[in-house]
This record gives sequence, C-alpha cells and structure tokens, in this order.
Amino acid sequence: MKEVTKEVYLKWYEDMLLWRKFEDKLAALYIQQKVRGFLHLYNGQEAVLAGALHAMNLGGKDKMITAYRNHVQPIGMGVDPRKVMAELLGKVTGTSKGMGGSMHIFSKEHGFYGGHGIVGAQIPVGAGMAFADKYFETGGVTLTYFGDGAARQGSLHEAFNMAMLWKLPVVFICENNGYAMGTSVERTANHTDIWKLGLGYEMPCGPVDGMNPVKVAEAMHEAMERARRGDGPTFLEMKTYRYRGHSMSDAQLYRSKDEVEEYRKIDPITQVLDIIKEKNYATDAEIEIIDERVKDLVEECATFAEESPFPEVQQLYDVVYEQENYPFIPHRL
Ligand SMILES: Cc1ncc(C[n+]2csc(CCOP(=O)(O)OP(=O)(O)O)c2C)c(N)n1
Ligand SMILES: [Mg+2]
Repeated sequence: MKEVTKEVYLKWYEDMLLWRKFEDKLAALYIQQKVRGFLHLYNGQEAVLAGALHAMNLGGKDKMITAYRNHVQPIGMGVDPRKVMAELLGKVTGTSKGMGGSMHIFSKEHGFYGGHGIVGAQIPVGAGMAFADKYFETGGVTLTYFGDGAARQGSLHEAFNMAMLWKLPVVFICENNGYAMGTSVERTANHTDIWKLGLGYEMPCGPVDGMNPVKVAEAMHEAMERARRGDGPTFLEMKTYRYRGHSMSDAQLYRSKDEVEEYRKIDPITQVLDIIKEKNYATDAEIEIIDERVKDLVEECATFAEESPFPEVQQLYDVVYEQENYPFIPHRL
C-alpha cells in the first residue's frame, strides 16, 4: 500500500473537513429551502471514503458507485465541488445541469457512477460495471457501496453469486452506520455481522473499523489488489456511524443523544487531527490556515451555486428519449 505519510494525514484532514463543512452548509441551505426534496448527509462516515481514495487509482480506470448519500464522494474523486453544490440547488451549472439533484450526482469523466435512490439497486449495477471492465480488459476495479439496510435486499445475493462465479474485479462495501432510516441493524436480522453474508459465496470478507482511514485504506488496498490480480470480489463491512438523521426530515426518535456523543469520541476527523498534533505534522497556525481554506471554499461553492441560473424549461425535452431508435440515440446534452 502507498505509505501513509505526513502529507497523506494533512490531505485526509483537509478533505474530510471539507466534506463535513460542505454538508453542514447544505443542511443550512436545505432549511432555507434552497435545496429541495430529500437530503441525506454523510457526516461521520468520512473515513470510509478517505481510506478508499488512498487505495484507489484515481484518474485511472477505477470507478465508484453508491446510494443517495453521495455528495462528497465525487468531490473526493476530483469533481469540482462548486458544480456539486450547484446540482443540489438545481442549477444549470450542476454536474447534471440541475436535473439530477441530491440523490443523483454523477460524473462518468471522474469514474463516479452515482447516486442511486432505490435501495440496493446499485449493487448489481456495480457488478455489471466490473463485468464490463473484465470483458474489455481495462484493468479497472469498481467500488460498490451500499448501506446496512440495502445489504438485506435480494439483489445483493444475485450480484454476489455472479461476481464470484465470474471473478469480477469489484469490491462490495457495506457502510454499516447502524440504521436503515429508523430501523437499527439489531432489529433487522438475527445476526449483526453483515460481512458474514460473503461466507455463503466463499467470497473473501471481513469487518473493518470504518472510523479509521488507515484501517480502511489497508483493507481496501488488499481487496483492490485481489481484484486486479483477477482473483475476484471482496466484501468489506465498514463499521461506521452517521451523526445526522437519515435525511433532513428525521426526528431521530429511535436513538439517544448519548449514543451519538459516544461515536463523536471516535470521530474520524478528530482521530486524524490528534495524530497530526501528536506527530507534529503541523503547527496550530498551519491547521488554522487549512480550516480557513476549507471555510472559504465552502462559501465559494455556495455563492457559485446561488448565483447560477436555473435551467431553461426547454432543457427537459433534451433528455427525453425518442422512440424510433431507442435506446441507441445519443443524448443531446
Ligand atoms: C427499494 C426501496 N425500498 C425502500 C426505500 C426507502 N428507503 C430509502 S433509504 C432506506 C434505508 C436504507 O438504509 P441503509 O441501506 O442502511 O443506508 P443508509 O441510509 O443508512 O446510508 C429506505 C428503506 C427505497 N428508497 N428503495
Ligand atoms: Mg444504514
């Protein structure tokens, strides 16, 4: 695995702080009704992304697909955060010209394939992307993310079976944040070790501390190497936590404030900052500069998004398929 150097720690700190503050800003904009519809935030789960990005071949052939909690992953993969924020505000400068919205951030150019609102739908799609990589011998690996609730969908079993049968270059990652909407993992199944679902398919699998980016990077590196060797998929269960509700419209009556506070003690950003301080990787003044840079960038994103225009109504008709040679006509956008 690439060494976890001082620079990596500083990057992790800045990246994770940006993702956290970016979403805090979204929450504020949601309350002002500038972000409409649903808004599912990733606060707390950032280490799962930071560690994975360290192991990935960014700008190469590696791809990522996830569910609706999908605003910060594309930023990590190189998408302009201003365009992501504009998409959330429904503006024409957004990643999908304002027509995708919160649950459907997408950038093929950056290897980010969404953004899916149907629970578990992206699991077989991720396996299909890996099938394409194997078929066309691209050397790419697909990271397929889903939640603990999605892990109980039948589509997981069909995808696991085929991925093992064909030894597809895919890593299945369950982000176990403890809840599917208001339903805890304990109330969902008679065992809580979701990673064990891989055993039925003899798929290499295991649990990972999803609050620690180093642990995530190590597990992801091993899994991605296995996929690149042609030895097929891996299933990792990232034990993590979300601080905010399922979406913005969640009264959170199913858990206590104390529980949330317990997890804040192992917050991924704090953990990384503690190491930075312990190892003297940065002075307090240098950390303050990073904090300011993050704050400024988030404000810049919000200004860009707010000042951008909404799409013209006519744009709606540009993405409606015509029947004659459907589905083989190119998009007009
Ligand atoms: C097929 C389907 N069933 C139900 C829903 C409603 N729904 C949206 S999110 C969700 C919970 C999913 O929880 P989990 O997979 O743990 O992901 P998390 O939200 O925790 O990231 C449900 C039931 C849906 N979108 N799609
Ligand atoms: Mg969940």
